[in-house]
Amino acid sequence: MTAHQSTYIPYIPVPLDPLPNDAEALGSDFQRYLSYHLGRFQGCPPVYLYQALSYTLRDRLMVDWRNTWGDHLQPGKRRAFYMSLEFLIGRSLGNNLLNMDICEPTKQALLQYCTNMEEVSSQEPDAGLGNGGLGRLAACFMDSCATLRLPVVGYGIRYEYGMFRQHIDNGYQVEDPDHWLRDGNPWEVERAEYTQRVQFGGHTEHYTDDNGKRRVRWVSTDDVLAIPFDMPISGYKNNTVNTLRLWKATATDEFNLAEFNAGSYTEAVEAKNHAEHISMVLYPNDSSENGKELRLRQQYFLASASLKDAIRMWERQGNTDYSKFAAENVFQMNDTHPTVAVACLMRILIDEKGLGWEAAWEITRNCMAYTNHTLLPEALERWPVPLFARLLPRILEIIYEINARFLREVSMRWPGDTQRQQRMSIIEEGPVQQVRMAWLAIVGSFSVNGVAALHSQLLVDGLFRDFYELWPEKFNNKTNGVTPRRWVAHANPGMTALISEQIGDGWIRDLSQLAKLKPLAVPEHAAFHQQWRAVKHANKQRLAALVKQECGVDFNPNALFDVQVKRIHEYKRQLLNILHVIHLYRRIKLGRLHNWADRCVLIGGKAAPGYAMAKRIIKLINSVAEVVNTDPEVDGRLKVAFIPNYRVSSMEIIAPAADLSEQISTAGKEASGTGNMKFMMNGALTIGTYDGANIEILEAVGQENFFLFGLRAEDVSELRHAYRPWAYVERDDDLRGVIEWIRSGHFSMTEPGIFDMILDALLSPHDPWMTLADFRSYVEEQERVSLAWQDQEHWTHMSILNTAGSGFFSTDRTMEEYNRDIWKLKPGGNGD
Ligand code: B1N
Repeated sequence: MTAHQSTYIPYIPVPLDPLPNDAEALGSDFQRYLSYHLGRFQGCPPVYLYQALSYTLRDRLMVDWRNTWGDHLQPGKRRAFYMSLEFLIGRSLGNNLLNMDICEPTKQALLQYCTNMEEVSSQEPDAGLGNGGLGRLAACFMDSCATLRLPVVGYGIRYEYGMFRQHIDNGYQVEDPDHWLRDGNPWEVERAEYTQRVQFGGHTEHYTDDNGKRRVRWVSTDDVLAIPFDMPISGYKNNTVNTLRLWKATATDEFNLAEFNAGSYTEAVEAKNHAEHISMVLYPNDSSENGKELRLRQQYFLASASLKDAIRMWERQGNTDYSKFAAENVFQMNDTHPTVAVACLMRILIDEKGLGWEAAWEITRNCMAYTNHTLLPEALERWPVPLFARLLPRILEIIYEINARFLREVSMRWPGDTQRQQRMSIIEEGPVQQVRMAWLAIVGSFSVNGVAALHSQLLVDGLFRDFYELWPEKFNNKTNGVTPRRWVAHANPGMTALISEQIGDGWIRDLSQLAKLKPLAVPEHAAFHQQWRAVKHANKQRLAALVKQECGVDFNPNALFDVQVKRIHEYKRQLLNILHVIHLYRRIKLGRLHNWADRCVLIGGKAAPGYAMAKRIIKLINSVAEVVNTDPEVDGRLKVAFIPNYRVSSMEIIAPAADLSEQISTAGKEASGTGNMKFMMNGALTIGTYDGANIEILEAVGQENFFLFGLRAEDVSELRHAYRPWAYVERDDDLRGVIEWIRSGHFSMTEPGIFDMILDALLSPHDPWMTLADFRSYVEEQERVSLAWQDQEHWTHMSILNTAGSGFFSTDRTMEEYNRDIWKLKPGGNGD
């Protein structure tokens, strides 16, 4: 009998007392875990110190965790579920310490055991269960929901292998597997008793039940078990602990047993492997889909297990009347990745709960909401119908029915407009029919939102226009944010102390209070400005040490730290950055040092393993760095480094140390961006295009405190068919010089021609990213940056204003808006 097969044995709930949080109690628990639980007695690898400390802290979350669940599960209470294929959590130890307000006693406790916090917390592997912005956003949302006491549960996949680790070999990206669970995960709690069964394959049978009703069963399926592992999500100093529930896939026991009894032991094990593959690895594609069958299996696995779990909880509260289901449950789907949930919920309601189509559809449409994160065509998910038919035959039948009924609605609204019907059909016609997941999401939900004002506008003007005309009320904007706990209070303790000294610490819960810093930005507050610079300087020293260790490059903390860290993608235009670096290098070589500012340029990010161009861009950055950093003529004026394995925990060191944040995507292509917000909060100035949330950052801080350049989204679409990159090269000596240096092999002496593919892309009239069109305006704006940097007092003024203006970009604000407009939850009331 395993946990997931057993019935619950009622037990008398034991009153749980909160555990003491003083240094002595923490120290003795830490010691007890190290010796009695982990079996380490003297000298041991430091990872066990991290584990012992994490168990010690997790114990101290348990009472609040239980009480928060108790609060969520009150009868009649409305809950939201955030469904996402990605949660890019990073490390938990430092963040929980901050939220639990026990940093100081914990530090003291550790000192008794001859070790320091830094050494212990650096042992924690990042939980890299996401690619980039979309996954990190989900993690910031979880943090804010807990802090706002919103009853929100996160549902995701417990990937055995997270985002690959990157190392650089001869300038090239090499991927290594990220076995983050190898030493166990002390934060998670396995709850095998809530295991769910997920169906795949098989076929459907239509039959008439005893009451004469037409019914469908999905039979002869290959089932997979989904086992939940819960991660605690602590709120900031509020005794609230929400849950992130991550599913692990395993084989069903009977499946194994059948094969085993037939004498095929190895086949039985293979079946187990086949099942467990589902949660084995995160797909490392950001902003593109690769259409692999296993990915669809992951999506359905998440959707099905999560819906069944939410239904289980709701029924356990004694509910049977499904007409009330949508009033008490709402599912937010993070991009199209989990949107098969629309059809999945329909199946459960109809086939398992016996509801009629209309009733089931009414419920589904009232409890599903969808967030779109990108307009890039390569990221729009489409699944081939034959694949769907084989993997999820019953789900496909339901999608066809949804589509048939929907198209009837369309033809009633626009009689005879067959073109529109074709455009809006959930099933795309062609040599192979495809299921358009975004269309399914829109048709099946009551809310559709974009992630920044421009992005949401472009959605309704373009991609979703037909749907907007049909249901304008569904569409809304929710500008992204980031959590100020991790990204300021935890990552930048120096600035946190300085700000709190001036305006109190209320800003950590209510980031709009940062506006109180505005009056302090004027030059009269010289002492404060001095301290502001001192904090930044110390953060720059910390980053310089990391860069030295990781790249062997010396960064001078007195130089301008110019930073671009994010996934490597052509639309994000790391190429524009590196063209500028080469331009600066040429200026040194040509002795054009007028208005020079010393710069340290830091670039970091991972390329999807199958994205050849992105990988070559990494090689170019490293090659340029090599030449610039070893040229004695440069003499410290310019340094370039590519930081390997950029991840959440490296951003915690990078963001507080940046002076200049590079947000230079082709206008209209970056849905929002969130790195831009982390940098702004930490007092960096932005050089950026009029794109995504940059626009809102600019509005919040004012034109004069933002370095704006480049084409606007409408210019980009207008130029599309008349783009002549050569024309820019011909009329711009600097650009021509830069291109010629790359072409001549200046940065590829030993591997001639390796950058031709990059030059060809830049010079192609079909270059969708129009990098060369923005070169001149970028260079000019960078000159303004250099000039501004010469006046340190004024730079400090602008830096303070950036932090002061960043209040809007807290995910607390974002979550309040989701709650006000979409979820409509009542904040919980667990303790204080
Ligand atoms: O989502 C972030 C935004 O801030 C970024 O601008 C946006 O690029 C990012 C397929 C994606 N959009 N689409 C993805 C990720 C994984 C995948 O398999 C697409 N990521 C974004 C948060 O809103």
